[in-house]
Amino acid sequence: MYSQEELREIVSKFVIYGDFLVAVPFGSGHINDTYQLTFDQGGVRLHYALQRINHQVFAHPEQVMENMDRVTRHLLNRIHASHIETRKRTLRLLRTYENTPCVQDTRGNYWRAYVFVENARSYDVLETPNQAYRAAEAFGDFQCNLVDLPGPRLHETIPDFHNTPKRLERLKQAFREDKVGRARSVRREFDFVVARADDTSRLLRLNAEGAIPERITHNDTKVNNILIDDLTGEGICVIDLDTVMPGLSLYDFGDMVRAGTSPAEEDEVNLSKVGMRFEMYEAIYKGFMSSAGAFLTPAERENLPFSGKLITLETGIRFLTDYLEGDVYFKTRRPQHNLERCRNQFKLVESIEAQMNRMIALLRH
Ligand code: ADP
Ligand code: GN1
Ligand code: MG
Repeated sequence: MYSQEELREIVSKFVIYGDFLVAVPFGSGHINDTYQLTFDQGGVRLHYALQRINHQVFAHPEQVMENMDRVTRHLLNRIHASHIETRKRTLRLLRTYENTPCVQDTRGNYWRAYVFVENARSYDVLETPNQAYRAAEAFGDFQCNLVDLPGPRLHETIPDFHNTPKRLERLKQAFREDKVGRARSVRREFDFVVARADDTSRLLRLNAEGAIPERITHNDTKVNNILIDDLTGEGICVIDLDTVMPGLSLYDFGDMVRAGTSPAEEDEVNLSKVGMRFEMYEAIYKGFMSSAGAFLTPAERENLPFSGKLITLETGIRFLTDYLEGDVYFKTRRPQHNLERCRNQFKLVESIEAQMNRMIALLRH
């Protein structure tokens, strides 16, 4: 935990005019620590977002920031070029007095700050198909806007992030090693994954065969990584850009299906509440097609339904692995938290499987 005095010291490194008033913890992300800052600028209160980058997860924060700087500048240029007003439509990084996009504190942690996007919010659970449509449309736009990002390939901020076969191998290793003595209690979940092992390599195989291209993707399109405008309902600003890097378009679609179709939170323990709502899937599909449909290859389109199942399975695998490794990656609030999340995700996988024919049929409309 950081005291207000420590936070004030960190904040003072960024070029922000006015008087710092307070920093309040904000959001429900699993990785970084986010604060909402309040400043007084000449009698007006203004907010900024301050974030500690989790450098256990992101081993090279400077590479994360280099990617983020390039991506946000490019998005801003694209928005300017399309003559829509730029307000709120992309994250804007603040710079430090040293003209860097982040700063290291005396404890060795890295910090960055953004303009705070007002009158918009992120949702952990989507409430209406319209929200789902708008969120998916915005993530599709995001990919579309990055198609012509100039310069070298972006850094892979977490190598093999969506390499599901490798995720499976790591799970098997964690199960074998059983470092914290939990393997016996997760036999059923482990068998659930093993029964689906063949699915894990499908997209990478299609990529190797050239049917599915590498693109610049967000890679963490859960619904609380988009801000929805309070007034217009538009998916106004894509956030959480740490994992923007080379990837497959289907990873982004799949993660939207995972995070945006269930009426329950990701850690809901009453599994009867968990499942894919078809109308939400349909809205995500239509929203994504409205902005990304023009550039998707036939193989990408055909695999949209499958990607929802794959990324949900993969995320369940990741929660289970973290449970077996002793809760070292995702933030947890109780001892069984990762296992509860895993069971939740696997229930959702079953629900997606049960509706797969309907999802495939929608491709033909
Ligand atoms: P994490 O990696 O921990 O998920 P995020 O970058 O997603 O971190 O930020 C956590 C939360 O903080 C978001 O869900 C969002 O509600 C809020 N947030 C982040 N950046 C901004 C911003 N610029 N304006 C408004 N809210 C923000
Ligand atoms: C993490 O950072 P956050 O909370 O948006 C994770 C995602 C998972 C998600 C599951 C860098 O996302 O990959 O899908 O939790 N991010 C990272 O909720 O691992
Ligand atoms: Mg987030």
